[in-house]
Amino acid sequence: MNKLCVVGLGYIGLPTAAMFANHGWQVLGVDVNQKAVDMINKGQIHIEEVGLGEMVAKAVKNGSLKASEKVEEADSFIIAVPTPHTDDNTANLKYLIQATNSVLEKVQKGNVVIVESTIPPRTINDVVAPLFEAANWKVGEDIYLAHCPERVLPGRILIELVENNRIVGGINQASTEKAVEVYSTFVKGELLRTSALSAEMSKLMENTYRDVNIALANELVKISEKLGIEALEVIELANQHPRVNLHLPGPGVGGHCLAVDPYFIIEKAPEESQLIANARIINNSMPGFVVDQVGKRVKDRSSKIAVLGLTYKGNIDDVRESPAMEIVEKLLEEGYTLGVNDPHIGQEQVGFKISSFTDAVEDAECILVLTDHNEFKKLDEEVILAKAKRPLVFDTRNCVRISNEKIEYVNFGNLKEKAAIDITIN
Ligand code: SAJ
Repeated sequence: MNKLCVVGLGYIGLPTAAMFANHGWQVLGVDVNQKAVDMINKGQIHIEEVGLGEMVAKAVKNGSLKASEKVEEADSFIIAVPTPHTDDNTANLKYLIQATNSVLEKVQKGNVVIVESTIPPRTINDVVAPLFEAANWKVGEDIYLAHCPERVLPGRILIELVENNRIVGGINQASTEKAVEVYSTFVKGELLRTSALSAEMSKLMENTYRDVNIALANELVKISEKLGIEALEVIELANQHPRVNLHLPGPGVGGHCLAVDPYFIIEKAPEESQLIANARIINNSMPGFVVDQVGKRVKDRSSKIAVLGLTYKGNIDDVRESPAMEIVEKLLEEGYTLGVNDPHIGQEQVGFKISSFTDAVEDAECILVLTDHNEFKKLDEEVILAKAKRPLVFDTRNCVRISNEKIEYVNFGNLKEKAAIDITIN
């Protein structure tokens, strides 16, 4: 039976380890988090993912999956540790280097080492390979090295691991073929053979493409606000063109991928990454823009604002890099009182009070929707009319459908027109 060692048992590493264990491999999962290791060895999981609990429990029970704090000898190694970005927006490769060094202690001739972590371009060639070469391994001959970035969507990880096409980029052709052999055990999508360099850059460009495209939509909103144009209608019309796909504007771009990956490119070629860097600036400016728009409508800074949604996108429980969190901070700085409601978030996650919808809306001068959770698509309009001081809904996600005419509704499509009306009301 083939032995696999997966270093890093997070959102990607654990599902990957469990998937291999259920497809004929003897898998050792390694993590520095002792609590996670203990839980996994009891057949339990420390993260949330649909179907993962059952899969891990099954593999642990039949002995194909074990967890440990120490790397052991294996045929193949997968590194899936975090590569967080630092305060100066460069990639922190500390965990990747630690993981590589731990693999280095156990690697044997003929083994394949695969890095799944998202990394800046040239990291495999300039950082990972030299660590092995310094230990006298001929990389690509004695041992094989590849980068195979993941592209799975939380909530669908176990499906997408199998179904998605997957980029497999070796440091040389022999390495690519070795890594293809590994993934072909369960991947039904196409295995796209390429170099490590192209694999690194294509992963980053997928998310950068979305970030730049969203920045374009956000810039359109700002232009439209100035010129009195219906930005959302413009996007709908432009997207009728068979080769145009403008993304949607919003309160900013969050999450650990789109809001982070472009910096990995900028870091390596800052002079050349003008468009990518500007897209980051535009998307980072959106929380401030939202707060300015609130300020135009709610002039008395001692008023209460009801904030609906904290997560970085709808129907998830993740606030990493969430623009909503920044907007909450900025509103508080302005002096507003807040009532915050998010059915997917508990107080312990964010460190401040999460209210019920009714309590959040009570006495509010503006109901500010920041996340497109399903729960917000149809708001309780009776509660708004009965409890809010002013029935104004400002929907930065264009997700709420209002039926009662007494409720004022503003979204990114009609900012100018509504601001003008509101000035006369005030
Ligand atoms: N957003 C907009 N407008 C849009 C689309 C998204 O403002 O038109 C915002 C979202 O609200 C959110 C942010 O962008 O704040 C990122 O959302 P996302 O759904 O594009 O991306 P992530 O970070 O949740 O996950 C992405 C996934 N990519 C796609 O959905 C195309 C996932 O497949 C990748 O595996 C993941 O990045 C990753 O690991 O790179």
